[in-house]
Amino acid sequence: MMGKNSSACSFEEKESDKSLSVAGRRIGSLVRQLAATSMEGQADRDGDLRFQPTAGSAVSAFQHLEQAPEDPILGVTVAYNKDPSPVKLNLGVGAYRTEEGKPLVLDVVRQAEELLIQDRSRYKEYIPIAGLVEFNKLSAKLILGDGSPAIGEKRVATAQCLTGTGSLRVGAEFLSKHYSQHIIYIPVPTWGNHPKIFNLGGLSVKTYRYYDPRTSGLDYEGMLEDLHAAPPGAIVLLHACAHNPTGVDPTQDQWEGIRQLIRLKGLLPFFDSAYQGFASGSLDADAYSVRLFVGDGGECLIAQSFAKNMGLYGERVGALSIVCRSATVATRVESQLKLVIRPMYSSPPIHGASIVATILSDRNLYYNWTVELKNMADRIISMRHQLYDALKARGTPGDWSHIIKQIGMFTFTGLNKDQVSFMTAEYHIYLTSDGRISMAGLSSKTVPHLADAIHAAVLRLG
Ligand code: PLA
Repeated sequence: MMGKNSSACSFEEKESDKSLSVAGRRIGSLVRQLAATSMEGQADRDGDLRFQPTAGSAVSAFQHLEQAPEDPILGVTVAYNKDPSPVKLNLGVGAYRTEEGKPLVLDVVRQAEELLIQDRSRYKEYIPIAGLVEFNKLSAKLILGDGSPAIGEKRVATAQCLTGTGSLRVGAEFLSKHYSQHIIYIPVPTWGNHPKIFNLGGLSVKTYRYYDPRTSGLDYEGMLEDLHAAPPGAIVLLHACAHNPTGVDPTQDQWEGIRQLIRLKGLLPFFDSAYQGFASGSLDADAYSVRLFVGDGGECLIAQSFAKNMGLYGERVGALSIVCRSATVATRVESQLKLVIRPMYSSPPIHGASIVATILSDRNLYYNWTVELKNMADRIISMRHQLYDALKARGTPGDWSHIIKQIGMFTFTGLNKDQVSFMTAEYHIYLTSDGRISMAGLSSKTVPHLADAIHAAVLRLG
């Protein structure tokens, strides 16, 4: 049987070999023919022969790519890291540093991590598409306030996202799929990533006036005029507090005026809350604008970040909340958010959200967090005063009172591109080219060096 089979087999193999080689020859000639035709076509078009590079070719399929520029904010750190100077100072990215110039992990974060590690019942399973349920509830409560009617009425759909950036992006994609109006108005200036996030999220970006360089303050009238001229239903991006990069926030009265206009015109507010508690040191005071809008019963979106206020930068933890008219709508909104998230990154990471949920759900940890947060905010405010005093002491030309009037992580100094380049080249001080300084990166020891640099830059290039 074996022999018969094997001989039958070898006969079939020979037959199939033959047919394979016939097929192989046919394919070979077909490929040569196609190649010749496409090369002729190419030669006709371009006057010379060009092959499309493929994976097997010596030439890369990505040969045509140009070197992309560094990110305007994160690229400052790249340049800083390359500088060997011992006096170098990074005031580019908004990242909190201690008086010793070191990054800070909050004590409460360490404590929460200890608790998480000790709890052997915890796994590293996938979490739901919309994130940890407990984290979502607590995040919404943090921004909307204890006893918020919107939460009580179950009108808030929340999804844990990859921090502020991810929440904005998920929000943008959700709106571009499900909202009638695709135009979003952003302030001038704003965080440099905003227009990119919204464009790629499928929205069309327009701007409204915000900062007036003549007064170093809010261009309130310009803002209202531009929002008044916006098409009905347009989305409006609002910085909840500590506007980046200007450090200029509307007053409570101005917020009320903005709210009335937005509601009157039927515009849709989208809050970016990246600095709650970090601006004034009070979580409630920094949520004022959001709560004002939610208090009128209308709808809005909120992108929340725990990067700064819990120092969880690299853990990438934040949330998108959509406040809706009714519980029924909120349930549907959440179901649709999951459809946006699943093909993007499936579900969010577990660790950072577990830290936040642990802190927010424990009375003691929560209290200790508010104390640490206040210390960070106060240190930044004291840096403002020290820098202002140092410039006054040097008699640096100009009115520098905006340094102490502005709020949050940044001072929008008014220094121009050339002055910034000069400070980097001569003083090894790194900041974004728009003259924004991260006050959180300063310390009492480095203030004099920065003041010397600003003084020299203003005298030389003022
Ligand atoms: N929204 C605003 C207004 C921000 O300033 C930032 C961060 C974010 C959202 C996003 O931060 P997250 O994704 O880490 O939560 N802005 C920083 C960092 C601090 C950066 O550019 O990424 C800045 O230096 O402007």
